[in-house]
Amino acid sequence: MMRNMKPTLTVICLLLNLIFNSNRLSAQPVPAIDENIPYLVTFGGDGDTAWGDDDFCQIIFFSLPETYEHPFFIRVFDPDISEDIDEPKGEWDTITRFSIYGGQGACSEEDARRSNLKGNYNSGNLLATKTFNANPRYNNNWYTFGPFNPTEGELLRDYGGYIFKLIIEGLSGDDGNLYKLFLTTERDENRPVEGAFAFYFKYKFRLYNDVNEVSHIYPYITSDVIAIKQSNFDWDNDGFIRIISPAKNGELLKTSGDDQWTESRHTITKEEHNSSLDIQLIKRKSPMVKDNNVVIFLENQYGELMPFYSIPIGGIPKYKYSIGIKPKK
Ligand SMILES: [Ca+2]
Ligand SMILES: [Ca+2]
Ligand SMILES: [Ca+2]
Repeated sequence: MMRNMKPTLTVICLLLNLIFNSNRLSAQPVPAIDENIPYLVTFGGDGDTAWGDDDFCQIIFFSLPETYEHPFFIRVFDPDISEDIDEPKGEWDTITRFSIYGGQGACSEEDARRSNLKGNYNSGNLLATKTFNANPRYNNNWYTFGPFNPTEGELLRDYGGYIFKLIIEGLSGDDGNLYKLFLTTERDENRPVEGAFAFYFKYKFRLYNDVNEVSHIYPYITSDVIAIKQSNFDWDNDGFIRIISPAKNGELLKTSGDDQWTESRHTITKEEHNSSLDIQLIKRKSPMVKDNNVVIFLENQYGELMPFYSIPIGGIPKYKYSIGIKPKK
């Protein structure tokens, strides 16, 4: 059992957020609208890690509320690897496999949450799988997985309901596959499932080629967290990464250079409990770092990975000046 599960509190916060957050429909695309991230990225298995993917695999979880009883679909935008959106290295020779899992262990298996590719990360029941290469049919276009029955997922109330796992693996080739995801009620249309959201423990994505865009990720801080350790890969000495929270007004994270991991530890105060952090990824103004792919994950003081949520639970946090001002003696 995962000791970082905080069932009641997390579920209550999720429900409150879903009730009060008018922006809840932004929970359905991945990357999410509030994240302002253009694409997810997975390189082929023969890729060069210096291009920004440390292990050529990405794992995304989707949560559907128990009250939702209809079929749903998972759509992938630009699953193929060619032309308009993707990142070429020599010829287009990359093969990517998308696989969807449900059932017992799909998410509760620690190897899946840790992206431990030597372990049992592909736990659960395989519900659907498809491999893609360079294919004009799926270039700049959607492919739809499903329909799935919500009860085919793994029921984990701590994560909001029925959980499905999508594993994206770069089987071979060396090009970068850029893509987006959408959980939908319709086969041919992106129509959100009320109350559903996505979460991920290790996130790999492309930053904008626009120095004025700021991307965000939103981990949720439960009340037992006293410190976090962040690790990021291949930031390429782009601008800076900072935390905004009720108690932090832009605390800087240590950032990585080319093809390397860097980590830093940050203490968490009680004002930050039961709310999200806004981790902001801010690009260098000049010269622009082009086509920057990065990887990031967070651990708590027990070394457990912490999820990022496609909805900032409790809303996007703001710094509270009253907390930052030290009392005069
Ligand atoms: Ca290639
Ligand atoms: Ca693609
Ligand atoms: Ca990079």
